[in-house]
Amino acid sequence: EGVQPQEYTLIKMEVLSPFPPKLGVLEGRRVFLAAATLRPETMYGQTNAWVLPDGKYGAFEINDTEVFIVTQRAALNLAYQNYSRIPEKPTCLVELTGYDLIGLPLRSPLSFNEIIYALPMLTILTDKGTGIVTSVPSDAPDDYMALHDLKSKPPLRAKYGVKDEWVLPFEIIPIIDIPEFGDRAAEKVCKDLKIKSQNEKEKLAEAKKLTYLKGFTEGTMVVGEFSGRRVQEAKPLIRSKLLEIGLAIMYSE
Ligand code: A2H
Repeated sequence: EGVQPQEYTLIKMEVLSPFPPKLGVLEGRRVFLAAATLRPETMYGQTNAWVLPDGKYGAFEINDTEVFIVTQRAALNLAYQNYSRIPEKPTCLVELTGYDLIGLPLRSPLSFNEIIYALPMLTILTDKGTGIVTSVPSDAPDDYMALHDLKSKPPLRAKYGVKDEWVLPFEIIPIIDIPEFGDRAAEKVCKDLKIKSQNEKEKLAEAKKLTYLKGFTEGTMVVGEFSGRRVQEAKPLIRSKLLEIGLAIMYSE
């Protein structure tokens, strides 16, 4: 962990009912996968959520009606940040692994795709954010490569029980234009750097550096309420909007 606290926006991705048997005890409540992002302005382009198959998660009671699925560590941090009914003590309603979450249908704020699915990503860190990541393959190299892996490798889908219809219909959605990189920056940079899979960590770190700074400083929104505005301007406006409508909360660690 860095010296500076990192400020994330937690995006509330609602699990659509009916719930599978493993989540049966949660029926009747509003259940969310809570994804930590630094890029709330990219939420238009979501194609799926990411979970770590072997990761340990829990369904934690946040208030009378809402439940967040996150790592135990994130639940504790949230409790200390006063997002649990009993401050400093998150209540776990059911323990889960990433395998239990794969295939859950979700409704996520701002997403042009009305329903997206939770899918496996093998490089998720459990000591960062919530262990849940929202996937925007137009602008995040990690997301682009992980989705590319699932789309291009049927045995990988089979290994994790991923159905074709959770992956194949979902195309990259252009949301931000960056001079030099165009409106599918992650794809362009991954191709330029000849990245072959989600496991090429060093190359992906390079790809992230290239797209992240440029996207923020020179990117322009090409969709949504702030289409035509700079990413720098749109980001705080979109974040405020999500917080206001109750579909995101701030989270720091
Ligand atoms: B970002 P930092 Cl469009 N493990 O959100 C791995 N990655 C994680 C994570 C975890 N436990 N928790 C969050 N992340 C991802 C959007 C996005 C992100 C875009 C472009 C770049 C980008 C959509 N995915 O991040 O290490 C989340 O992905 C580039 C760094 O705290 C989160 O923001 O700096 C970002 O990494 C946080 O990474």
